[in-house]
Amino acid sequence: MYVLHGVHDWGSQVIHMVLAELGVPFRFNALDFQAGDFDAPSFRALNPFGRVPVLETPDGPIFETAAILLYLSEHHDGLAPRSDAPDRAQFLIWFIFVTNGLHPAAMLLLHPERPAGEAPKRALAEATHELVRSQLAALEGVARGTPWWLSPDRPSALSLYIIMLLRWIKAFPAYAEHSIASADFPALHAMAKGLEARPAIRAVLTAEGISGPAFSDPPCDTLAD
Ligand SMILES: N[C@@H](CCC(=O)N[C@@H](CS)C(=O)NCC(=O)O)C(=O)O
Repeated sequence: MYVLHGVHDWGSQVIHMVLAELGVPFRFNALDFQAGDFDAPSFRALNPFGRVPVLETPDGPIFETAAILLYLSEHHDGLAPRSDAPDRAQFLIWFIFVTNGLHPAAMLLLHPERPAGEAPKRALAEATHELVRSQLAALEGVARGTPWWLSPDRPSALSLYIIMLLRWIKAFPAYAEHSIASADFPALHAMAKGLEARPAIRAVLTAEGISGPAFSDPPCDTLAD
C-alpha cells in the first residue's frame, strides 16, 4: 500500500488527489511542521531534504512532486498519455513547464522573501506576478485546444497539479494585490470547476479540511497591507 507523507493544503495535495482518483489503497500520514516532524530522523530517511510530498512505494520512497507523478503515471493507466501516444510529447512539454516554471514561480509569489530577504521582496513579488500571469496565459492557450489531460471532466496528473497551483496563486500570495483569479483564464477556470466537483476530489478536500470552490475560486487569505 502506498503511504503519502504530507500536510493538509500543502504540496502533497496533488498526490493526495491523484491517489484518490486512482482508487488505489493508500494511507495519508499527516506531518506537523511546527512539531518538528520534518526534522525527525525517520522522515529524513525518506527525504534527506525534509520536504513533502514523499510517497512510499514498493520501489522505495520517492520525493519531488514531478517524480512521484511520473512514477504513478507509469504504474497506473489514465493519468497521462502513454509513452507511444501521439500527444505524449505535448503532455511532457506542458508537464515540465508546470513543474519547472509555474510551480517555482507560484512559490515565489507566496514567499518572495525567501531568495534574498525582505529588501527586494515587493519588487520580486511584482515581477513574479507578471510572470505567473504570462505562464497561465500560455497554459490557457493549450487548454483551449481541449487535450484530454487539461479537461474539466477527466483528471490527469497535469490538470490536478495545475488546479492545486491555481488555489495557491489565488488564495495565498504574499500581497493580496497579486492574487490571480482563475476566472481570468476561462478554460483553466472551467477545468478547476469541473475537477473540484468530482467525488474523489471532494473527498480529499473534506479530508484536508477545505470547503467551498477550493480551486476555481478560493477566497484570498492574504491581508491587504
Ligand atoms: N520541488 C519540491 C518542493 C517541495 C517543497 O518545497 N515542499 C514544501 C511544502 S509545499 C515543504 O515541504 N516545505 C517545508 C520546508 O521548506 O521546510 C517538490 O516539488 O516536491
